[in-house]
Amino acid sequence: MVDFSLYAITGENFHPGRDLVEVMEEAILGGADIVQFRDKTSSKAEMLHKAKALRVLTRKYGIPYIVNDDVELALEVDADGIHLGQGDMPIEEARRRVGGKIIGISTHALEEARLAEQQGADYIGAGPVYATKTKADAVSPVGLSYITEVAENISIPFVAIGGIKLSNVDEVIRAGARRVCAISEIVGSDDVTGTCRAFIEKLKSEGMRE
Ligand code: 3NM
Repeated sequence: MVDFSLYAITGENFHPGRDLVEVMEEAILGGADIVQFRDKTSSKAEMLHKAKALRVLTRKYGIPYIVNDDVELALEVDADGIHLGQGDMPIEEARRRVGGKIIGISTHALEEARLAEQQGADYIGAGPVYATKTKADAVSPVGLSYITEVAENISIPFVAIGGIKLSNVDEVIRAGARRVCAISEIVGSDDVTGTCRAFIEKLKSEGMRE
C-alpha cells in the first residue's frame, strides 16, 4: 500500500526562473515523501523532458513518483503511478493500462470517495479544503467537514489538498488528515526545504507521523 505524509506537486508558475528539479529536490530534503508532476502549460516535448528528470530525482531518493492525468506519459517515464481527476479516464480503464502502478484520484464528495475506493484506487485526494487559485477548474471549497467525513468513512489513504498553508494546516490535521498536499505554499516558498520541514513538524506534533 502506498503511504506518505507530505505530498509535493510541481507548479512552475510559482518559481519563475528556477529549475524544477532543484525546487523539488529541496522539497524532498525538507521531508516531502511523494512527488507528482503536474503541468498544464508545457509542450509535449517539454513535459517529457521534465517528467524524465523528475523520475531520475525521485529514484535517487527512493520515493514514489506520480504523473498527473497523462497515462501515456506515466508509462513512458516509468512513473510509479498516475493521478486522475473526476473528469479523466475511469479507474477500471486506468487499471488496465497501468497494471499494478499506483492510481490516485481527486474527490470532492463522499460518494466520489466511496466509488474510488470500491473501484480500486490506491489513494484519494480530498479537497479543495480551502479556496485555491492554483487549480483553474477547482470546485467550491469542501471545507474541513469533508476531511472528517473521509477520515471516518474511507479506508484507503487520503491526502488533504487545496489552499493548505502552514498557517491553516493544524486545523486540517485536527479534522482528521494525516497526509497533506500543498502546491503554492511549498514551491512558491523562498525556503522550500524549511517550509516542508515545518509541515512535517506539524504532522509529527499532532502525532500523525512516526
Ligand atoms: N487539486 P494549492 S486543489 C491540484 O481539490 C489541486 O482536487 C485540488 O494547490 C483538488 O496548494 C488543487 O496551491 C490545487 O492550493 C492545490
